[in-house]
Amino acid sequence: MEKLLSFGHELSNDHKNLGYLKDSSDAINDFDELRNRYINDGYLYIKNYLNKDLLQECRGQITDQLAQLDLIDNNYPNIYGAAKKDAGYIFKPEIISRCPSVKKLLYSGQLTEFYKKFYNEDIRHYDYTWLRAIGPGKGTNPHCDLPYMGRGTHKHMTCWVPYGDISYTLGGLMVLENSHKRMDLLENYVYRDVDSYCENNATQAKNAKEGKWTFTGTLSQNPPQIRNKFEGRWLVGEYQIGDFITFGMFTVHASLDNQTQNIYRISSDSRYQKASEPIDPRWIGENPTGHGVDGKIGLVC
Ligand SMILES: O=C(O)CCC(=O)C(=O)O
Ligand SMILES: [Fe+2]
Repeated sequence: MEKLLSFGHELSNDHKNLGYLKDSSDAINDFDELRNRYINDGYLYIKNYLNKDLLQECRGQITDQLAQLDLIDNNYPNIYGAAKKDAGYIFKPEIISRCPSVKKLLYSGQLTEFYKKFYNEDIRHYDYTWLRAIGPGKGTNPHCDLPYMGRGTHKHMTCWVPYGDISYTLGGLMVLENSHKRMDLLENYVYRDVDSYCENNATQAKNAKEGKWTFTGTLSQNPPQIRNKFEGRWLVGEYQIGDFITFGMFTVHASLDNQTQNIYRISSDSRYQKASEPIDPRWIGENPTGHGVDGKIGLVC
């Protein structure tokens, strides 16, 4: 295996430090088993589940939109996903409104069926979809999702979908083994809301009014160091088109760096929950507030 990098740090490939994500596609028709695995592992990695033709259509629409924004190297066909020089980490949720196939893939059919069966009742999804095209360089640093979306239920799940094959070199999502069981290490981090600020702190209040964050939600900038603290292994995988991985709000995750010369790693993350449970208002509606000014909450602290 080539050298794995995450947030600029090399991951040791010692078997105590690094492992593989467990494929649960063998249990796709046994939701009791999937629920047990989810409780134990904090994630479910389902290979070869989603419709590949639809995914290719999605990739076409996403890369066309990236090209419209002048983010694609036009020496290559758009679908190739060639990044322009120094493209960096591109986060473009707004293009989803012009990618009907992505909405179809994420919010109807196979995926919604999956969550309906998993939760065993009616489900709801966030109206906001996170879309990332990560150029060569650093991926995402270790974090849990709850600090970004904890104002409703805490039992919702993230679904991470790659739009193309993702090798170790291109850099996919990784999970910190058993991190969801380490409330001793998470409790002072995970319940902090990235959009809250101290009203009586002038700098924080000013930042909030400008839509800036006081707390970024990052758990660590150093994946090997946080692994040493939590003691589980970083679990990695090479993704093929058709795979997805889903995990809960307390599971620490990050991604591998993109070590290619010029190819984007393209993926989305979307969220699902029981329809009967409260939903975080920042992420619903026609034009969700998200982390913008209207989502900020001032606290006396
Ligand atoms: O795609 C990534 O690098 C990060 C994804 C992520 O943090 C998530 O799906 O919650
Ligand atoms: Fe995340």
